[in-house]
Amino acid sequence: QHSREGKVGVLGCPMYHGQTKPGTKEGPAALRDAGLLEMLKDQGLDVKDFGDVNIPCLEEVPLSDLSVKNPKNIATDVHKVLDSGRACLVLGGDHSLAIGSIYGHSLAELDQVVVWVDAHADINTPLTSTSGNIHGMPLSFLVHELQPYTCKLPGFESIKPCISAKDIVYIGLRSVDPGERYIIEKFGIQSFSISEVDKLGIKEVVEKAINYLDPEGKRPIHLSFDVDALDPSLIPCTGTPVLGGLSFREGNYICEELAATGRLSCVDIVEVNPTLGNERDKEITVNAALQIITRCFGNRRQGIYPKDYIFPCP
Ligand code: NNH
Ligand code: MN
Ligand code: MN
Ligand code: MN
Repeated sequence: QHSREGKVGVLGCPMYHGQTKPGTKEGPAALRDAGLLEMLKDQGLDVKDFGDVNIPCLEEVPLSDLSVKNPKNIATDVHKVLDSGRACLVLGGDHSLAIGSIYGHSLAELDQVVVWVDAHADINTPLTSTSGNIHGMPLSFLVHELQPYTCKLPGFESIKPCISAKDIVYIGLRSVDPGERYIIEKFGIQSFSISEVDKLGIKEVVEKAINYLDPEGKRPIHLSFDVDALDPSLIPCTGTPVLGGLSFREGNYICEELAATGRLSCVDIVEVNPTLGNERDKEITVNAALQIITRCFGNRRQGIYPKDYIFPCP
């Protein structure tokens, strides 16, 4: 895993089938157009853009088909990026893409752990969901223990559960459905809701999260970062904002600390919807998301210099 350090593969994933607001398909382009690749290169990283995952348009595919192709293509592409020896940055797109990215991660690496930063728990089964939106269900398809309690959706045959309940940590939750709360308690999923962030402070939350998932510090980390985890004042352009979110500093701190483990192999940045709000809202959202991304790949707020930095002397 350590060999991925300094090398990033960027994968756009213009997924929008997991919810009802089609603008999430503009997420990857908004982040790239704002200079994402250049920012990552400027911090001394070896960056390769793998383009966008092929996501069929809603109009082109019969409903029964939909779900199939998407997670499968995402998984295949994430696997490819990781097998090329790079960490994988997946630009969303709605959060249903995590079905593919986490499954794809499992094809490349044994033993991943998942840090799920979100206002929402995204672990509804198709049976507990009241919205029917798949972006509220991705974890239910991936967690072994949940399989007896859920149903197979047509088209998800290619996705196999690949993580255990004990391999997940939530940070930032503040909108959790009854079925989701039940699942979290029944299967003992480690959750640091926004109340625990209030109570313990972000330093202790992140420390506890990392130690809980992997006390020996050996396992690859998948960070699935839903931008709605941050306070809506920072991320006005997202489909389901929830008041009272993580501060910008807390969001930055989480990513700095995960990057510092040297084991962050896959990062999803999801639910940026640049078509919501006005131009200023879009600028605020994209800037916040970009800064969060740079933190995930080693850009620390204290300042950094590249390995080949030459200290000028007269
Ligand atoms: N829990 C709700 C649902 O299942 C909302 C999910 N919305 C999200 N998740 N944005 O991150 O539909
Ligand atoms: Mn989410
Ligand atoms: Mn492989
Ligand atoms: Mn969310």
